[in-house]
Amino acid sequence: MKLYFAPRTRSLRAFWILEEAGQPYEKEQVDFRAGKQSTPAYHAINPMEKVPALTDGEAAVAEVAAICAYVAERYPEAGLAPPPGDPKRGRYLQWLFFHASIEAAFVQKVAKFEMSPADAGLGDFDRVFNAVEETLAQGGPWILGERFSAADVMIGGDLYFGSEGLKILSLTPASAAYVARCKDRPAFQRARVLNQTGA
Ligand SMILES: N[C@@H](CCC(=O)N[C@@H](CS)C(=O)NCC(=O)O)C(=O)O
Repeated sequence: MKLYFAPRTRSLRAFWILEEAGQPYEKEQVDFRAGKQSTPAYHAINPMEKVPALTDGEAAVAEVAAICAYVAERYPEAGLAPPPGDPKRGRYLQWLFFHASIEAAFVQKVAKFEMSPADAGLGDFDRVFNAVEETLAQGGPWILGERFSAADVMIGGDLYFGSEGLKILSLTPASAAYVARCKDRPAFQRARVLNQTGA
């Protein structure tokens, strides 16, 4: 596998899931700030021309949530995804896909965009984070309960980004403890260094 990344970006979670998987991978820095990813070669990997993106032989996948799902399924021995048929599978998929609602909630907050919560299909800021916090307040320690999964890379990464990156999210005691558990993971710590420098 090869990860296309740029330092100090949403590449963090791609590094994190790859470090959790514990398998070797290559990395290639994309200098999007200089517009360098707008090459036909990179466009073929990610038509959005954003980072991160991952290639695996002839396969290519972009969007962090999809990268997390892909890596978890590629290396089932790492135990990062409840397999089909497992009762936790439904909630696992729900929390992975919930990243879209969280991103929309961040945009809503930053842009001070008001919309009827009932009409906004992706939810509104308070309702989105109440749903996450209500689940974490059940004791966790992870979003699915006892078992850490790729969904924690997404939800933990979103709470970390919202509270420490964008600084628009106040964490409840339960979600602050959850983010602290995520940050304690050696794979997260390696990913944070990689996302800073690429080295
Ligand atoms: N929805 C994308 C978002 C990726 C994204 O916005 N990446 C930013 C860096 S954090 C980027 O590549 N920006 C450069 C650009 O948009 O040209 C994902 O989940 O991977």
